[in-house]
Order: sequence, then structure tokens, then C-alpha cells
Amino acid sequence: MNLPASPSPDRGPVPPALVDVVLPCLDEAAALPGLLARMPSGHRAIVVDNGSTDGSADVARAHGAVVVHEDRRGYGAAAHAGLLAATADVVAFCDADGSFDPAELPRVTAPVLGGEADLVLGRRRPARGSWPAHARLANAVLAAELRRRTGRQVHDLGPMRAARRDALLGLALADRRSGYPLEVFLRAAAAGWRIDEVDVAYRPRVGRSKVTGTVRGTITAVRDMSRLLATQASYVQPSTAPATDGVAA
Ligand SMILES: Nc1nc2c(ncn2[C@@H]2O[C@H](COP(=O)(O)OP(=O)(O)O)[C@@H](O)[C@H]2O)c(=O)[nH]1
Ligand SMILES: [Mg+2]
Repeated sequence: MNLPASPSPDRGPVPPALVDVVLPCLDEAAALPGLLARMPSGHRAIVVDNGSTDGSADVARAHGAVVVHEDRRGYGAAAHAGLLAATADVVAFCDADGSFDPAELPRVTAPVLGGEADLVLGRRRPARGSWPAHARLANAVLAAELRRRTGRQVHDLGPMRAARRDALLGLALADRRSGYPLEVFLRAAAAGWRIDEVDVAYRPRVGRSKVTGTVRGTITAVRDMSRLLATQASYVQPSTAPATDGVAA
């Protein structure tokens, strides 16, 4: 990891970031410049390079991002490496493929920064052509199952989300593949977190999809998530979770 030392508020001209934004990245050199240019103030980009061969790390650095390397392949491995590298109180996650607009991040991070929610999920509102039908259907089925199991009014398990860094670390997340977002949700629900959902735009990605846009990627994602759902009884204990007053509770 090559994180620069955080600037001290009384010595450096740059204030510390309020939010660290983890961007898992596998060959997204074409999308990064546009993405990093739209990072809102107070939000610091941490690009987690997951073995890219297209120069993503150099592009990310050239456009002002902190770059972290994670050799172990998998969305969860990259996302978690970013979480471990983060130093801000609040950490957000966003795909690095150009399908999300970082300018919308404050809508996701504000309820966490303001102490009104413990986990905020970006509910994807897709533009035409941005979300293959099979992936959309699989996601809707998963969300319905999650509502049934947890009672939380979740509609989309999208990749844009935010929570407090310490709280996320306390979840002891184990998945390092595409089940990672599901594990975050399940463990957060089991812990009685206030979980909120806000709309975010979902646009066609820049470049080729590695997960939901391919049959192989979708099968892997479904398999990873099914495995997690099968074992969820071991850590989802609704009876012991305190009642919450979150919007989605
Ligand atoms: N599939 C996959 N994506 C990764 C990996 N490491 C980082 N990523 C990033 O995770 C994000 C989601 O991947 P993407 O191909 O857009 O998935 P999709 O939108 O579900 O088709 C992108 O920013 C990828 O660059 C990995 O090992 N596998
Ligand atoms: Mg994508």
C-alpha cells in the first residue's frame, strides 16, 4: 500500500477527507479520468487496483487518487483492501467503471455523516441499456428474499453504499468475492443497524463488464450470494436485534 500520510489539519493546506471513497478497479483506465474529475469535495478517492494490465493505477494516480494494490482477485478482496486502507470516519464504495456519478455520493454519505443512518445503499435507477435484464431480475429476486428474511425495505443491493469505517470493520466481513455487498447487508441487518436507501443513477459502464454483463460473471455472483444466504442463519438473529427507526427498518 502506498497511502500518503494524512495531512494534519493545522499544518497542511488540504483538510482531511470526510469520506474515503473506495473504488475497486480491474482494468478501468478508460473510465477513471471522468470518474475522478467528479469526486465531490470532502471525498477522497482510493482506487484499489486489482491486478489491472491497462495502466489503471498510473491513470488513477495522475488524476489525483490514492492507489492501493490488491493482488487477490475478486470484488470483495478489492473492496476490503480499500476499507483497510481508508482513514476517514466514513467510507463509501463506488464502482470504477463509469456506471455511477460520484457527484451523487453526498446523497449516500450525508445520512451517515449526519448520524441518521448506519448504512446507506444506493438504489440504482437505470438508464436504458445500463442494466442487463438477467442481472436486473436476479437482483430483484434477491432483494425480495432479503426483505422477507430481514424485514428491511431494501430494493437493490447495489455497489454504491456508505457506512462508518469502524463499524464496517466491526462486522468481521469474510467474503472476498462478489458476495461482499450481500454480506455487508446481512451482517448490518443482524446487528440492528439503521439501513437507508437513496436513489442513484445507473448508466452504461465504460468498457466491458466483468460480472453481471457476462453469463460467467452472473453465475459466479449468484453462486457466491447463494452460498452466503444459505449460511446466513448463523449470523442473522432478528430476535436479538434492537428495533430501529431507520427508514428501511
Ligand atoms: N469482476 C471483478 N470486478 C472487479 C475485480 N476487482 C475489482 N473490480 C471492480 O469492481 C467493479 C464492478 O465490476 P463490473 O465489471 O462493473 O461488474 P458489473 O457492473 O456487475 O458487471 C468495477 O469497478 C471493477 O473494475 C475483480 O476481481 N473482479
Ligand atoms: Mg459495473
